[in-house]
Amino acid sequence: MIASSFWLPPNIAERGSEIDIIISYLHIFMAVLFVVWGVYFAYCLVRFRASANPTATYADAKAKTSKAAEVIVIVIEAILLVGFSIPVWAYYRSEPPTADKNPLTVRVVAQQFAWNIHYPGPDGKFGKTRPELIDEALNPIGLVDASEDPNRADDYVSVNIFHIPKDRDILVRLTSKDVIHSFAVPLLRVKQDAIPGMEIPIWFKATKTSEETQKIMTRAYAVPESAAGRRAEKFINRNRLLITMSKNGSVPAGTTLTAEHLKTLIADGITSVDLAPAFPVNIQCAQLCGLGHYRMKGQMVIHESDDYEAWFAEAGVEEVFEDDEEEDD
Ligand SMILES: [Cu+2]
Repeated sequence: MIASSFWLPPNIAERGSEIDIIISYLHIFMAVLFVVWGVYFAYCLVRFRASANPTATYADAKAKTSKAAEVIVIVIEAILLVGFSIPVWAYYRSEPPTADKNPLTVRVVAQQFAWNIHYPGPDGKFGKTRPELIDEALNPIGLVDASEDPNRADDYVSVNIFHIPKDRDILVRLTSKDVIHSFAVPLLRVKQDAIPGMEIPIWFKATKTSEETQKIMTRAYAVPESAAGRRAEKFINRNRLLITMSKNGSVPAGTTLTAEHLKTLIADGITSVDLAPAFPVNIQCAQLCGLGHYRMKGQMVIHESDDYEAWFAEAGVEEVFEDDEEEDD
């Protein structure tokens, strides 16, 4: 579809292309309406100007052509709604993955200005939480002690980094600790408001790992001719969230380029580098939720199935929040 290759971010969700199709059909239809109605409007301004038509007449408004135009618009809108929007809406809102699909269930608790990701651990059961136990640095979702609830023992909470396996249904139970936020992952074509006091389920399935996504998003960039000056500054500033995808001369793969690196690249005679986002799959807050809204960003790390299990086995035994403290504010 034009949309996914032309003006939308890459789609890595199993059912994402259906959303893209709706978006492109809607835009095409609206563009046609805009042009046709615009031209007709201009025609009417001239044709029915007051000086040439001192008395109002309703003959044209009641003519067959205008009625036909109205009917065509209604029919196209009905097709868009019934044929495209409702089936996709049904998948996204009323067909959660059933137990036989073995979905991975995770709680996501939004807060000003971070995403808390609560994994139930191998037992699949979430430990209890109590608001009075919330400690912004050590226990942001207020989990009870394992002695009070044994389900809590294997739970794991991470802040702003959401690890999932590829090709498995993910069921998110979304809520918020304070104000209304919106959990948005554009590459997964997912967006849902997080509302305090409510737990809203959403689900999706990623068809690509973060690494595969990074490869899709890789582009070649021309290296500026000088490491100083405005062009170099612009290059560094614009690409500060990107990393090199391969070794270029003596600059290793996975580097975010600085002026120092540019000097090295130029000295090594390199004129073009392949860059991709360091974290290709972002979680954004799509609801203006306060002064720090702009920095309410999380990252999704999509693993191969085995790698996910390995990650969890390691992460789950760590002391909760050992390395997440400074990210939480
Ligand atoms: Cu927010």
